[in-house]
Amino acid sequence: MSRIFSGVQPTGNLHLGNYLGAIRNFVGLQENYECIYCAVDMHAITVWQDPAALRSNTREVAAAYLAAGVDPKTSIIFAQSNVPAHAELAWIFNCIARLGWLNRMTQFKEKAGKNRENASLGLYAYPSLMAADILAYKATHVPVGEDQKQHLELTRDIAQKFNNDYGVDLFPIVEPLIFGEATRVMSLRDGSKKMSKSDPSDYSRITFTDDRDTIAKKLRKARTDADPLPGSEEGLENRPEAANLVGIYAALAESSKQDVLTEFGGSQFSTFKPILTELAVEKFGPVGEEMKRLMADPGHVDAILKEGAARAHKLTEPVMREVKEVVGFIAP
Ligand code: AQP
Repeated sequence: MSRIFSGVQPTGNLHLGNYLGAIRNFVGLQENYECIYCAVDMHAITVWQDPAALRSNTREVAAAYLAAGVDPKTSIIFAQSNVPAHAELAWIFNCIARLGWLNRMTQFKEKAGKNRENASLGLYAYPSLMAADILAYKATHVPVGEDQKQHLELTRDIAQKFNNDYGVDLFPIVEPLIFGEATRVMSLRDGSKKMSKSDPSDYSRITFTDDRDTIAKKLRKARTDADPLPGSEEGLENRPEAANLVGIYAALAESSKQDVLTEFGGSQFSTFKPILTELAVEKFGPVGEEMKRLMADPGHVDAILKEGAARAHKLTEPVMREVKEVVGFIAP
């Protein structure tokens, strides 16, 4: 059976982009794949995290997986730092990945900003840890939003170089799984930026914890142009904010952008936004409510994370034995 690995950073403000681009897709994959879903807390600390908030946010990611419909009996849900293979394999991959490859990573450039000298070494090496996350399980497929495509390319390069350097066929060449009409949900304040947890404006995103009134207010204030919705997709060109809201509607309704435009072409945003709000409240609201309910019992979430970590650790053991043997480390 093919194996899925994916993760979300517990950095707070989990949002609709994380849901539509990643977490919602985790659920359907359980039918045909062995699935491993992680709260990647070691990735989170590549930028400063308050320790108490990190613990709570890690539980929140697990609760979001459960609320969306991930079944902890079949799939594995765990926290990255609880399985040592991630850090161990990341070090080996740091010695495989080339500086030139990492220098090309756009996420590092965006997150480090102008003050690159002051960014952590961990932020720079982030894609190498991500490759380790996936390959410690020899996962074959990775469901992600479009923003992670470049990092997955690097995972493929690392796997290939490791296999070539050591003359083995140890790591699979992973495939990204990018689904639906909302592979890149954009900020509600600026259609050229992706919706993100770290955007300083809370009005840029709809979060799992937003109630009906907050969702309504954020969508009402969402930036748009003055024209009505077009009747076909070509009409969305150079209208990023309009394209974003139509994409969100299509993803929530599990239809296509064209179907949405066939229904709402010619409508003003003052008509479309309240209808989009109702759909968001109907489809996304209950997931957030369930996440909050689960968060009220952290002991239950911790028990699921503990059991998941034990199962995940077991899966990594034979892989790490094989890797260490190939690299030339003496068995303990
Ligand atoms: N805007 C988005 N649209 C679609 N998918 C998205 N993802 C993130 N933002 C969008 C997908 O969510 C998964 C988890 O992301 P992450 O937490 O590991 O890191 P990220 O991509 O850096 O997410 P954020 O929310 O934008 O965080 P910050 O602000 O910290 O950078 C991934 O599969 C991602 O593709």
